[in-house]
Amino acid sequence: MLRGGGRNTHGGSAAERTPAAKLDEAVGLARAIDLDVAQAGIVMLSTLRPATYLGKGKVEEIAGLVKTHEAGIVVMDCALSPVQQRNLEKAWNAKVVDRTGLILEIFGRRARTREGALQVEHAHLTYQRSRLVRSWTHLERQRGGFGFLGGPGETQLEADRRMIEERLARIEGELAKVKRTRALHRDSRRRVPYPIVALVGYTNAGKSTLFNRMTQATVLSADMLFATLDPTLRAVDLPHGARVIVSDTVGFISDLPTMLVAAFRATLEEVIEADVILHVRDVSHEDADAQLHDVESVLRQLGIDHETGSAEKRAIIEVWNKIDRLDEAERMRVRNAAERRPPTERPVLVAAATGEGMEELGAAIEARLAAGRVLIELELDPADGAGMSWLHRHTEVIHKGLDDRTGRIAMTVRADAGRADAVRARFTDGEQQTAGRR
Ligand SMILES: Nc1nc2c(ncn2[C@@H]2O[C@H](COP(=O)(O)OP(=O)(O)O)[C@@H](O)[C@H]2O)c(=O)[nH]1
Ligand SMILES: [Mg+2]
Repeated sequence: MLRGGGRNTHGGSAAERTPAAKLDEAVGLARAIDLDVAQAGIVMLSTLRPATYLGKGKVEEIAGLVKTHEAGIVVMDCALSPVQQRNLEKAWNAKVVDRTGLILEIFGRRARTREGALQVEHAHLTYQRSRLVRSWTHLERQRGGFGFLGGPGETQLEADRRMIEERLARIEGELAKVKRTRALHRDSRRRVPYPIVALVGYTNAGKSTLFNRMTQATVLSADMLFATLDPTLRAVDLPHGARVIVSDTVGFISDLPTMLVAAFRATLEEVIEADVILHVRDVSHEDADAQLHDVESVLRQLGIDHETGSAEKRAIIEVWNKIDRLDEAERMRVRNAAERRPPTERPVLVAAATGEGMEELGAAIEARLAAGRVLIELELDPADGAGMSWLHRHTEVIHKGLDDRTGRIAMTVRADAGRADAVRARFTDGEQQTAGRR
C-alpha cells in the first residue's frame, strides 16, 4: 500500500504488519542496494529522544555492535531528523541512513528513464528541503533567533533553501518537457522485437530470485543490447522457443513516504509498456492479502487492470511464490484456491528458490503472449527488400521460406493484435493476392 502521512488508503493493514514483518522488509530493502546485512534487530522505544532518537543505553549498545561487525552503515527504519542523524553518526562512527534515505537510494539506482531519474532527483531535493526547514527551525530555537548564522544578508540555510527551490523548479520544467515527448520515446522503445515480461510485487516477494531462475538457463546472445547495460533486463527463451525480455522492477514498499510516490511510479514506467506482467506474491507471507490489495491498487492507478483490460491489452499473471515454505495442508489450500479461479486468471504456483513450477510458468507466459498476438501468413516478392525489413522491424518472424511453386517468399509472422491490420493491409496473403491480380 502506498500510505502517506499515516493515512490509510484502505482498511488498516498497517496495524496488521508485525514488527518482524517490517524488519524483514527493511532487510530486503537494504539488500536491494547490495548492502551486506551483518545484524538486524527490533528496538522497543518508550520515548523518542530529540537529539538521538534512541535512548542513551541503546546508542551505546549499537555502538558496540557497529564495532564488533566493523559496520560502515547503520540503517534505521524510521524517519530521522538531520540532527539525530548527525549525532548518531558521531556516536557510532558510521554512516546512518533512515528509511526515506534508503528508499531514495534504491530508486536512484533503478531509475532507467530520463523521467525516472528526474522524478527521483525531485524527490531527493524535496526530502532535503523538508530537512533544511526542520533544522532551520531547530537552530533558530536553539540559538535564540535570527541573525546568529549569517551576516546582515541571508543565512546559509536560506541560501541552501533557495538553491534547492531553483533546482526543483528547473527539474519540474524538464519533467514537463519529458512527459510531452514520452509518447515518442515509447514508439522507439517498442522497436524491440521481443515481448516484454515485467516482474512486479512486494519487496521480498522473490522477484529477483525468480528473475535469476528464469534467466539462468538462457545463454545470452552477444547482440542483446541491454544485457551489458542493465542488469535488470534479460532475454529469456521460453520452452517453445519464443524469446522475451524479462524485466525486474523495484519492489512495492509498505508505508511509502508520500513524497516518494511519484518517483516510485516512474520506476514502474516500463511496466506500463510490458506485454505480460508477472505479479510475484509471497503466498507464505502473513500479509499476503494486504499486499495483493496494495499492488493491484497501484497497478490500477497506472492504468493496468486485469478486470477491464482485454486480453490483447495487457495480461497479468499472478505468480504464487515460496510454496516450498508451505506444509502439506497449506499447499492443498493454496492449490485449491488457485484452481477455483477462471482459467484466464489462474495463478501459477512456484518456488523460485528451488525451481519448482518453472515449466508451468513458462507455458503460462507463452499462452498469454499468444493470446495477445496473432499469427499471419503472407507472401512477398523476393525483390521487396523494403517490405522484408518492415516485417522484421514490426513483427516477429516465425518462419520464412521460398515457395518453389510461385517463386515468392512465404512467411509466417506474429504481430500485436493492434498491428495485425496494418500487416494484412500491406501484405495480403497469397490467395487473395492471386485473386486480386486476375
Ligand atoms: N523459501 C523460499 N524463499 C524464497 C523463494 N524465493 C525467494 N526467496 C527468498 O526471499 C527473499 C527475498 O527474495 P528476493 O528475490 O530478493 O525478493 P525481491 O525483493 O522481490 O526481489 C530472499 O531471502 C530469497 O532467498 C522461494 O521460492 N522459497
Ligand atoms: Mg529484488
